[in-house]
Amino acid sequence: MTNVDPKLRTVRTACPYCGVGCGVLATPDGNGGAAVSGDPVHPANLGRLCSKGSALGETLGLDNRLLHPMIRCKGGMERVAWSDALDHVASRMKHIVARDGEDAVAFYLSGQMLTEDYYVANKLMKGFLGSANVDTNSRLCMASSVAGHRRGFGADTVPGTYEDLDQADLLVFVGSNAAWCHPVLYQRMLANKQGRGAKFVVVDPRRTDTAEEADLFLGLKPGTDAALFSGLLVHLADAGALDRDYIARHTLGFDDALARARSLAGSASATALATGLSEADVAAFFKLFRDTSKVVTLYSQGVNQSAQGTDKVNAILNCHLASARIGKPGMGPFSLTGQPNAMGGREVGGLANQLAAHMGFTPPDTDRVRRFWKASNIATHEGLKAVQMFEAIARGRIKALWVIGTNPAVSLPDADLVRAALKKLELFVVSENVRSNDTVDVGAHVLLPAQAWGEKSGTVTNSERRISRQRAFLPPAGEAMPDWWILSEVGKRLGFASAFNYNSAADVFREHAALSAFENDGSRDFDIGALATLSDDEYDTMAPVQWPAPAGRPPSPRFFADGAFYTNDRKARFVAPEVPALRGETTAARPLRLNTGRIRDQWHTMTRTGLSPRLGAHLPEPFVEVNPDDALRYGLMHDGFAKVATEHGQCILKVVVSERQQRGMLFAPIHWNATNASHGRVGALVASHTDPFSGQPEAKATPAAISPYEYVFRGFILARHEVPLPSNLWWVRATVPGGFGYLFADNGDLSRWPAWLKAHATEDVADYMDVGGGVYRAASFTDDRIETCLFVGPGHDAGDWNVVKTMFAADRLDEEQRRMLLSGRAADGTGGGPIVCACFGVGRDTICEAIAAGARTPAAIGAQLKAGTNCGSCIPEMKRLIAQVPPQAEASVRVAS
Ligand SMILES: Nc1nc2c(c(=O)[nH]1)N[C@H]1C(S)=C(S)[C@@H](COP(=O)(O)OP(=O)(O)OC[C@H]3O[C@@H](n4cnc5c(=O)[nH]c(N)nc54)[C@H](O)[C@@H]3O)O[C@H]1N2
Ligand SMILES: Nc1nc2c(c(=O)[nH]1)N[C@H]1C(S)=C(S)[C@@H](COP(=O)(O)OP(=O)(O)OC[C@H]3O[C@@H](n4cnc5c(=O)[nH]c(N)nc54)[C@H](O)[C@@H]3O)O[C@H]1N2
Ligand code: SF4
Ligand SMILES: [Mo]
Repeated sequence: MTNVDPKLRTVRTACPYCGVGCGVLATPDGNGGAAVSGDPVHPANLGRLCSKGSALGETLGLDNRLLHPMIRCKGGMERVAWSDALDHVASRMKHIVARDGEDAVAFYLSGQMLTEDYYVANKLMKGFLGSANVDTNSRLCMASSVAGHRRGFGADTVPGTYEDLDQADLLVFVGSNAAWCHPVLYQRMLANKQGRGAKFVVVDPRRTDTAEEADLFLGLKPGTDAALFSGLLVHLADAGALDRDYIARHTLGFDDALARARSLAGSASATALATGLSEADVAAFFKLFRDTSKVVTLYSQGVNQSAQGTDKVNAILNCHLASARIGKPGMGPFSLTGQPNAMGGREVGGLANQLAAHMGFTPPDTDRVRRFWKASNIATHEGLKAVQMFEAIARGRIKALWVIGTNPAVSLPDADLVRAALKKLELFVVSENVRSNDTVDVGAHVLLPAQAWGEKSGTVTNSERRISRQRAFLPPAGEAMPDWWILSEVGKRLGFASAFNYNSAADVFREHAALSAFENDGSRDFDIGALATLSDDEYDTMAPVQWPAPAGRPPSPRFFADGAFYTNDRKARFVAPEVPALRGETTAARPLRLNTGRIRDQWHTMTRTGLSPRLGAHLPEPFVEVNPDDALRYGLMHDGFAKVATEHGQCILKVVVSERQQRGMLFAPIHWNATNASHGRVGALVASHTDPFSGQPEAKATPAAISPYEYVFRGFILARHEVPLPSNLWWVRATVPGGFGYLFADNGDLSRWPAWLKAHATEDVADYMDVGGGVYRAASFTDDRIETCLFVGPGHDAGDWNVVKTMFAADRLDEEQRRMLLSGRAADGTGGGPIVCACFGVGRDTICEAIAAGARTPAAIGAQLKAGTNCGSCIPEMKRLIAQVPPQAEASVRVAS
């Protein structure tokens, strides 16, 4: 497999979003953009991409890119030469270390860095600066899985492969909304269901789109997963469904774990009581698991992001170990990783409690890594984990922080506290792709422009341990440099020239591979020694490869079918979980629990997906999902607004009333932040309670209150450029075809809008004001093209922005359209409605019309409108619409979501 097809100039690379790790073909257009499609030969996706992957081409512009190194001076940020920026960082760090010791500096990294970048950062801090204060956003993401694996297996090993998902007969999703978060893999599992009849069980307090296809949905009480899997262990034991031989030969601790499980959930009825599920559902699950040998249990943030996340992981591992459903085709526990290089970060030791190459801080490991690195000052004990690290910054213990590839002012729990902490830093360095995000805007002292996806080159490892190349297909933006280069240059300036003398990402990779094999001989799971001698050309053309890949030994694709765990005695450990309990009490003032997570078409803090008009169309506003009973109880209206408050902060969010939400729980997405919304930064609400083993915060169960919030006016603005808004608005910004769209709500005076428009419009203005009705609508034109468009009105009459967006996207409007524009109706009377299928931009109204006219299956709708025929992740939503639209209904039918 080669990286470049000279005829097409197409480059094989990998998607920069989720841990599925899909292969991508990118063909640059010569103007800074590229056409993107799925790589048909990449084993993770075989040509498929989800909505986010297919929209990658729309995220490539230079608009918000950081193009030059900058240093803060009195007058603000000032452009400086690279050498000055690097000298500055190195000399300030040296000074702080000399004065306050090495633990006064810290790096906060990201699973979105390439392995090579991550390796150099980790080596610099742990090998040469002498501190282990390197932690990463993986602490918020995978840390409980890592800790659970290490407790159970003696190493952070994911035993299975994606092929197991094709071959399993039962797939149990625990705290995973894979339909939205790992869409290509989910489609692959769906193909198994449809083709081979595999069954799905979904364990989640919310009825997500993943649950739509479930044969059994277990809407348990939050935090009770360890009780469910303890109940399962007891059931397997009592039903004689254990593999006694495997337990005896390859494990320790079974009796204690079973005794604990009995005390937590000794029967189906006790399990039902502990989890809030019905006894029948619990029994059905136990029977399915017991009677199916090929079971894969997939888990993600509903398990990891929990104050008892590590126990949840081990409760799952216990069941797989006890029944020997591990390491064989079609079976095993399977941690779904979030970020594209969550696994690569774990491999290099990006977490503060790991050293490197899956080695820890034991004296032999430390000595081995020291010798390999020829490290002058190796760290000998664990560093601070993310939440503790930011506490130490707040206390003034850590004085210098370098943030690379993550946006902690949004994504850490208690995010307002994080902001306040960042302001205290004496040296605050950020390596970024973007000029502005919440973290940069807190007041970074030094900004270092890093190459972004499409420019950078290196490797990432996906959920099934498969290493793929990300390759450059665009020239770097401005003066942007690779993160590994930036870190190496600082390393050299700190006096460690020979250790950081890399010429290329390939150089770094070879060293990383060599360390994995150094004095290994099968004693450590992570071994890619076979790749340690790749030539530059071989590295460039490297096909996706799964680890382990030891030199001179045939690799086996799975782990642990015959034991051989990575503990001292090579036996796995059963772990007895604690009694499940959420941290933080609900009270009369905060009677609910706030669950947070993801939506289908946005990625984290939206620095990239936010640039795509297609992706912004599905769910454009920050919202909170509420059960209908709670909505009634707290006086909330669907499509109205609510204030959500916790001990830590508050947000104002659009209300979505939905049966899919459990009573007593709220759900809000994590994506909005201060750069694109006025009141939607949900991270500020989340408590920072952490798991005692993994240090991972419980992002899914903060005690919260909700109350209605009223706005007199609502409206939207469409503009060719970002525009300053009047004060005291609720607003959210989205990218729309042709410019920017703002949805807003206002308690100000209607009369402020004509003046606002005038200040931001061309001469050629058409407007319409109905003071009594509280309506103002206006548009300004350049030639026949809309320049700015503003609709304000009462909630029921704010206008449909989907209709106006279509006209805004057009290069010219004819007389008829111009006349119709301020009516908010399209010339043909239809608008399309909110986007359901992001891949083809098909709206809800269009789909409902097709359904009403007789297209009663997703396939029939797809044949007519193409909706759902690419990534398929809108199919659950289409099925809900089919169920709601009566046959032969009025064509103009509107359906509540
Ligand atoms: N579209 C999209 N995809 C993404 C991302 C993105 O930002 N957008 N981010 C990527 C990253 S980094 C990650 S980590 C993954 C995350 O992928 P997921 O873990 O699938 O996503 P989340 O929405 O965070 O949470 C999953 C589910 O956990 C449930 N949950 C909450 N509490 C509990 C509980 O106590 N028990 C159980 N069983 N479930 C519970 C929530 O209701 C939620 O539906 O997604 C990756 N993929
Ligand atoms: N409440 C709550 N909070 C959560 C979660 C939750 O479910 N609930 N989920 C947590 C999880 S699982 C995760 S993974 C985090 C994600 O949270 P973050 O990591 O904070 O989110 P991103 O928006 O992905 O931030 C990545 C940043 O790095 C920049 N970037 C991208 N690529 C590169 C690169 O190659 N080099 C450099 N230097 N910069 C780059 C981007 O521009 C962006 O600003 O959020 C966590 N926070
Ligand atoms: S499933 Fe989507 S986001 Fe994840 S790697 Fe594949 S294309 Fe990218
Ligand atoms: Mo994540």
